[in-house]
Amino acid sequence: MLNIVLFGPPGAGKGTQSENIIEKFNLTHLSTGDLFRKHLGEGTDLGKLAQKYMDDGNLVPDSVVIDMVKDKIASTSGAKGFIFDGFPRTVPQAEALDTMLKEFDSDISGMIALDVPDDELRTRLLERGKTSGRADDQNVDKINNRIQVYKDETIPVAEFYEKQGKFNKIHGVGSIEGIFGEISTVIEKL
Ligand code: B4P
Repeated sequence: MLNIVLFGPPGAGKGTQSENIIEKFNLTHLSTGDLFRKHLGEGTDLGKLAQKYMDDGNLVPDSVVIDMVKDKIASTSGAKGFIFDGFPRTVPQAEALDTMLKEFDSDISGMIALDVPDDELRTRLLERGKTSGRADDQNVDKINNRIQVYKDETIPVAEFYEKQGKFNKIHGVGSIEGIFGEISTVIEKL
């Protein structure tokens, strides 16, 4: 299996680039943000629980995220591989993912980290907030909190994969096609 972790701060282009990657490499997309928004839209208990964290730009508790990802992997049959988008966001999530994949005799092939300066993130998210309807994109304080949470809780995940020799950094500013070209070059070498 080809399993890729697409990593980066909020607004780095993870969702955007995932769409290109799944099409070119025929992988299954697993975005924890999308899964939570689906639950939210359907008004499930999980969605209601996640909403208060997401609206404020905080992380949903690990146990909730990990159980949801386990369910998604277990209910996906015949996948050639996964693109993990927005997951793992904490070291316990990364450890849990390694354990889950071991059950399928598999592992993470590589991590791709999109590097984008904070000012550009704020500009992109506020722009998306004009049309996305997402509460977490519409307020600069919430966006700043998301960026801070990324620095405090999520950056250690990059070190986790660096220690495994799986870390690949890509400059995430420029045309979407140009950045995708660089991502493709990395994936083709995995
Ligand atoms: P996510 O849905 O993962 O939200 P995100 O980080 O904002 O999205 P993404 O980074 O994919 O957006 P993209 O760059 O593609 O998470 C939302 C919330 O869910 C979290 O805050 C948290 O509460 C919760 N959550 C999710 N996963 C969790 C987990 N594992 N653990 C705990 N909680 C979790 O797009 C941004 C914008 O930039 C778009 O408008 C796009 O068009 C634009 N853009 C992209 N590339 C560009 C480029 N090259 N140039 C210019 N603009 C570009």
